[in-house]
Amino acid sequence: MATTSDKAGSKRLTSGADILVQSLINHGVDTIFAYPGGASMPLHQALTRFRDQLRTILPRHEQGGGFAAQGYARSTGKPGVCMATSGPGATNLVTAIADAKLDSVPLIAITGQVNRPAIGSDAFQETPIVEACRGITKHHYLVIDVEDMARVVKEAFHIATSGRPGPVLIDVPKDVQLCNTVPDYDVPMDLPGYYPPHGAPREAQIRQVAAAIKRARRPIIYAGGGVVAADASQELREFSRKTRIPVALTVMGLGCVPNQDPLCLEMLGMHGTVYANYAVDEADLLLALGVRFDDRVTGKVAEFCKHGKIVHIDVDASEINKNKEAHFPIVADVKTALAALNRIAESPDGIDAWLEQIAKWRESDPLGYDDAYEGILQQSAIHELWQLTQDQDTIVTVGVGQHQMWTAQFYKFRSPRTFLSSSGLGTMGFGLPAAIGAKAANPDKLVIDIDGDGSFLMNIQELATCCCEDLPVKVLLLNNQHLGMVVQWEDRFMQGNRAHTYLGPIHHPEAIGQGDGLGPEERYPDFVSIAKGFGCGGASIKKKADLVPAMEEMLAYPGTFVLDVEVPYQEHVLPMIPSGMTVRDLIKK
Ligand SMILES: Cc1ncc(C[n+]2csc(CCOP(=O)(O)OP(=O)(O)O)c2C)c(N)n1
Ligand SMILES: [Mg+2]
Repeated sequence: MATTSDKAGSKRLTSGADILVQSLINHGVDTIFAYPGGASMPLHQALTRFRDQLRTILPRHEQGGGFAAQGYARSTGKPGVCMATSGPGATNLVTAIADAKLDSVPLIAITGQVNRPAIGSDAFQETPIVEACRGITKHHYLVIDVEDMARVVKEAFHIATSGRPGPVLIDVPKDVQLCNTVPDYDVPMDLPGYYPPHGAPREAQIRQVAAAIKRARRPIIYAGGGVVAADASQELREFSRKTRIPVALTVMGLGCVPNQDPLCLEMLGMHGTVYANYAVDEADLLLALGVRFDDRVTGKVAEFCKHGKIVHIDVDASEINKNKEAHFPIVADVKTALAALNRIAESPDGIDAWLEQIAKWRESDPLGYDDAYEGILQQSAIHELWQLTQDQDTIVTVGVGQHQMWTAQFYKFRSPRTFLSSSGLGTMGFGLPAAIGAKAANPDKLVIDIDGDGSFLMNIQELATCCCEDLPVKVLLLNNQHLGMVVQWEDRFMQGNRAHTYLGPIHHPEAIGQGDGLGPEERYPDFVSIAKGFGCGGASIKKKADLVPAMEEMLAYPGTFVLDVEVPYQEHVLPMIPSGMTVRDLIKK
């Protein structure tokens, strides 16, 4: 961070807008995703004055900007920053803010607000955005005095990034942006009551856990996004190696242990592997690390790991005993806790029998798909893409739906922060803008959005951002012409009655569930023409033999490329534990 003396303008009368932008720079921000409007124009004017230090990327929709900031944050661990004007600009950020809250992503969302005297008068483009976002932010500010600006930004970064990360909203009336003061960037923070835990848990707690591990016969690690957020992947790998305890990962935790590590059971939960779910079900000790016992993981929570003792380590005290009572509740930074455990924990004496049992489950129920299918199956497309890109530094983003779950299953992630998924909120439209943010933060990495046709359409306008801002990403579009995940639930639980899950014209037989299962004759929309209209490359394929050459073409293409892959809509993501049920209700076929 800059020192006082080199903070430009620190001794001069400076506008609120300039103080805010200078503060961003002081906090190491190099990129902001910002869409202007009347109430944020002074902020944008200030951004132009700092353009050599701070890149402003113009998304084509504020939600795209919010998700791009998340892509930046999720791929780097640094806070992502987005900005919008008041009213509709601000409300367009709401989904991205809620999304960041549920996945604990450090996000700074800045909004313009109407002039102070107009607040509360239903002025043009006025929305009480702080009120609207009260329950979906970690913290929120309405800056009513320019004297507060530098302190507010300092606190916002501290709150967004410390303890359990999350989104912080800063709402700035236009007249505050225009007021002048002499800023003090070293102003002390004023956050009474905010003391996120840091450092190691008590020695006695760690000794208790180590003793429980030593005694356990069937221990399992259940690790999630908290491990990634705490930058504790190395500690987790060491812990698992040392104790020989297998690891089941949440969607948010994928990559923190390589999927192909012999001790990795991959994803658990609703669409997790059979072996991960069986192992958790039979575990006598569950080491829950940086997780929140989400219902997509637990199913019927009372039955989840019913016979096991539970160690729950989390930096957020409010997670402990929230959904599932912990026998060993530990509020701590998971990195320091694991480092402490690694010093003393030993492998349980009888672990071999347990590992053999898990190996049997793995052998009898591996993840798989029908290799003989004559067209292209979603799973095989993802598998082939993984084969082609596994040796490169690759970041994968996804939308929400079947393609998301298949990516979690079949793209074998090796490192944290390489699989970016809207997991807690499950927001369609996340994939493309998140890829843009990841590319802006990691220009040398290959960034691929594996998307569904429904999800891609929700932020398709961001192809313009890819093209105009020179942020080349690849889109593997698994196009089943349907809202596939909802179709799957219709098929499984609603006798296949199609209720507005077909994405083509309503006169097609598919709209009422009378298609042939493969897809309509005429496909809609024409994604290749759309891609080309935005200045991107594109191709459409349906034959198996074309898959690998088309992917190679996409990867070799110098700019953004949309590869539209025709896939069937009656393929189901399996295994599946239906919502609210247990491992005994697991569907394998
Ligand atoms: C914004 C939003 N609206 C609705 C949903 C509900 N939903 C979950 S998955 C899904 C279908 C997604 O379709 P698509 O993106 O084509 O992916 P597919 O399942 O076909 O792979 C829907 C509608 C959602 N998750 N997000
Ligand atoms: Mg689809």
